[in-house]
Amino acid sequence: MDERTRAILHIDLDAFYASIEQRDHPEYRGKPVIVGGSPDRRGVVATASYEARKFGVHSAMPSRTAQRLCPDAIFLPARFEVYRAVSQQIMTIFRQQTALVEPLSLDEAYLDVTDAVRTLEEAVRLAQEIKQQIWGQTQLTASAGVSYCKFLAKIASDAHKPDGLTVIPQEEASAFLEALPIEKFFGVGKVTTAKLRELGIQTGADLKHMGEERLRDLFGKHGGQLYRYACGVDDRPVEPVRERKSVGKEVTLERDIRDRSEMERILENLALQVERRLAELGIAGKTLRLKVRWSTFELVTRASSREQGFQLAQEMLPILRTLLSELVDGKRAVRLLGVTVSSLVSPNEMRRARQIVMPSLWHDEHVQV
Ligand code: DCP
Ligand code: MG
Repeated sequence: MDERTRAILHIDLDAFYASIEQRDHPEYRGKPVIVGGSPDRRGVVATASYEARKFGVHSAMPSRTAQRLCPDAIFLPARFEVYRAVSQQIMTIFRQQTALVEPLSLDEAYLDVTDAVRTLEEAVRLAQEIKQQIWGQTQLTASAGVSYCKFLAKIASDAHKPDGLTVIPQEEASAFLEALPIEKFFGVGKVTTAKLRELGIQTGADLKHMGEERLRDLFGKHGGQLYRYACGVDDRPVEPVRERKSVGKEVTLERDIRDRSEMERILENLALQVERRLAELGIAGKTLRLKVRWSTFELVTRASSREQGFQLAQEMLPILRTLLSELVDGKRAVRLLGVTVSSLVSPNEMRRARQIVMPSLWHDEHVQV
């Protein structure tokens, strides 16, 4: 391989939570399984088995909608401690191949295997080998993407799910990207997609033709990155250890809003997403921060801390409402809302602070990722 060419893998398990439930409950195999909140309690779908996806069910959809689309679906609550244990198994498999493993969530990671292979074909064989090891040790399938950069490896792993293996060699990248619909570009959210569509931009080729300057004018720094991606340029290294300092979610609204109750509904949704991530990681945090970006782009944050920490959305919401009321005056419009939990602590520390027995969700294990 050329000295400067890297070999990057992106590996992502298929329908992660749902596949684990089907593995552990053979009677659910081949059936539509939905893991997440209950339809009767305004829950949301964490993930759905591929059998359920045929009905249009997907992650983050209200469970009630999912039930309407797929009345025969089997709804199951999440068992995070099991998912975390499987995650540790697959991360161990990855780390046996290379020290350069960058986990993105419980079920996916980038691997830089440049030093382990001589050619891209060997990288493909290595990806195959890793998929087999995952199957052998966990009875779960994964999809793998192989390319020379993170961006393309990630797109490749998504191209033939489930149980896929897709390679995008450097010489094919340009043609591949030109044909790629913009919503498949990593990091292009709904808002950006809508804006691009309005301008008649449909594919990578259109993005490239727009040129860097125009994209920068429209989307700032992000526009520059989008242009480089469209050209197949992504030099980001695989970063093995990232100490996590906070867990947060934010959303740029499709239109600016002034109505406080609408904002509260959005905050509820964000808090639920933060709750899920905290549960996945098995951590909690002592500081809760609300982020607001006004339509003028001015950014303000307000934070509140408490010893017993924040773990559940229902613990965050009253505080978020108070913080929001300190900021919002009904006159200025809001374009972005965010919720972040920081000063992260392990469940052990939390338990001491709360001096109560926590639900079985909490486990005495090291905080990972
Ligand atoms: N997850 C969640 N809520 C979301 C997205 C994901 O709770 N909005 C959880 C459930 C998933 C897991 O994270 O099983 C991994 O997310 P993925 O995006 O990798 O989705 P899946 O692994 O479920 O499916 P895919 O086969 O598309 O990777
Ligand atoms: Mg997955």
